[in-house]
Amino acid sequence: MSAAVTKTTASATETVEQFDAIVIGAGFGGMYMLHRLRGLGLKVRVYEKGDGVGGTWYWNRYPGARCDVESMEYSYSFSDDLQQDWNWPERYGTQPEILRYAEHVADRFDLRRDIQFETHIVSAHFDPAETLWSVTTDKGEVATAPFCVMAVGNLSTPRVPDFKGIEGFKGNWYHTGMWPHEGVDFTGRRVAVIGTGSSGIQMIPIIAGQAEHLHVFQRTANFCLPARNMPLDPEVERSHKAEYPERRRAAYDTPFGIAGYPPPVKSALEATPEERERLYEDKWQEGGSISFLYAYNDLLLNAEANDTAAEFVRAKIRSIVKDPVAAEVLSPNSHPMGTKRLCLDTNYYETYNRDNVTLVDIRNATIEEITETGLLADGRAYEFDDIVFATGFDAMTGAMREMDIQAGQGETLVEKWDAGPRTYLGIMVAGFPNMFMITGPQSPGVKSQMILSIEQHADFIADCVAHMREHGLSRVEPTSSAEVDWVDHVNQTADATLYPLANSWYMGANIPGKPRIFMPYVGGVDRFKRKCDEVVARGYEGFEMT
Ligand code: NA7
Repeated sequence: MSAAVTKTTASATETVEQFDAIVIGAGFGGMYMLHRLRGLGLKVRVYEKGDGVGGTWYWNRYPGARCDVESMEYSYSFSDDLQQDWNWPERYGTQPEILRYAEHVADRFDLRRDIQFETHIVSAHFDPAETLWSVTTDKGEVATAPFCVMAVGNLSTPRVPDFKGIEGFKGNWYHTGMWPHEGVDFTGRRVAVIGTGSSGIQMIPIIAGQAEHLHVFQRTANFCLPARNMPLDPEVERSHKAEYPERRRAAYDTPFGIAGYPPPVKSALEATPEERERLYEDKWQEGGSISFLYAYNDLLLNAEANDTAAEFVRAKIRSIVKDPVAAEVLSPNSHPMGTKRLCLDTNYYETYNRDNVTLVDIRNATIEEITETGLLADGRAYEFDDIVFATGFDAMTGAMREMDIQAGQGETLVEKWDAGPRTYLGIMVAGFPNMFMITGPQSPGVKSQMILSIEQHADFIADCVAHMREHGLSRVEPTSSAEVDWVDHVNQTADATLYPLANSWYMGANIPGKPRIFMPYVGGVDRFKRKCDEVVARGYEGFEMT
């Protein structure tokens, strides 16, 4: 039930809206959470910072923005009518297509009436006596609910590095994660792109095609594989749709949450160099990252095995990029392949053969300052009309750490996570009752087909809430020991792989001062889902319900 009550406090008279559940964020996680909780008969309010749904796909409108998971996978499975009706035009969805899909879902399931847009939540406080979360918006509105779900996204806090002088730059500057809705035309402009992660790699070939001149400032070379994007073959679409329910179920039995790739059984070191070359070449021609990482079973576990794949890609870079110095700079050698997010590209390396593109290696230098007319790097001045920061996000914990989250019984969330996130299943935090997270840190979220993980988490949360209502329970919280065990398991699982060897956003390494701790769970969607199912079958093992 919902109601609005007026409370008179010493300072003001405030209207407090009351709900059964509050969801923060209207991306794919928040939208499905709303749908599920509504289905239980709960009165739900979703708060969303943007003026539309879609989360990541609402904000990241930079040229070339595209999903690196294939369209037929990267979509909701909860409604068979929806997945049968929707048509994806290409192998990989573009940002506008995916946003159009999110908007379609919002309309089709009548979600917007429970979403308050253009509203940023600044604090969430739990009152243990009342078992109520109370959230405050940037407009000073207050709402309460027994349950609060953080559907705030993993890559939703864009980060412009703290460069000296940025406020004095006389040209235009942009961040990929806050792209102007009207688009940007770089025709005839002198442009700088700083950063060569997925966002930079997708946009650089397109900006190069427009700009008079493009300078790319690269701190770390990344591994890119060809996306081989193409129009979706109607026959592929038809056969995929015919098997959709089975394929979606099968996806939960795979490490990345994507079915259709037979698990590799052989070590790269058991194959001859010729065999490896043939297989890597096949995978290179096929395009996509899962298929490539599935070439052998130890590419993410054994450095020597990994280097066979890494060297294959470096040789490809040398064969594509004509200038040997640029090819060398573009060849990644600071981290094992796949330990930073693998990028899927379209004409990325080829772009460095253009006369109007200059690669600036800042591996051993820094950008000293942004000047009025450009920037200063390694003692050299560069001049631009536009600077694009493709410098990434305060990933995985940034959005929650920005909010003032307190549970009235000790530490704030920021204090609790001072040395890195601690969660149970990436879904709840001990000491923060009735607060759930969708694809939180220490879940497989970012290492999986995101929408599948979102659905699994939201289903877990909705089922938990339904269970509590059925049994007259009002409060749920993980035990400290369950949380400690999960954190240990997440760390041990990561330490058995090569992932912690890279300075990645998975490690918090892109944010100065952020604790270096590997944040995603890399045990796989299959193991994670089994663990969650066991937890439920054992009466919500590791959770205390009262
Ligand atoms: P990423 O992957 O975090 O990439 C950010 C890039 O910006 C990366 O190359 C960084 O170099 C570079 N960077 C960050 N700070 C600086 C400074 N201060 N100076 C120079 N270069 C810098 O973000 P994306 O937006 O590309 O992709 C995020 C995810 O979205 C991606 O993984 C996919 O999952 C989709 P670094 O590597 O830190 O040396």
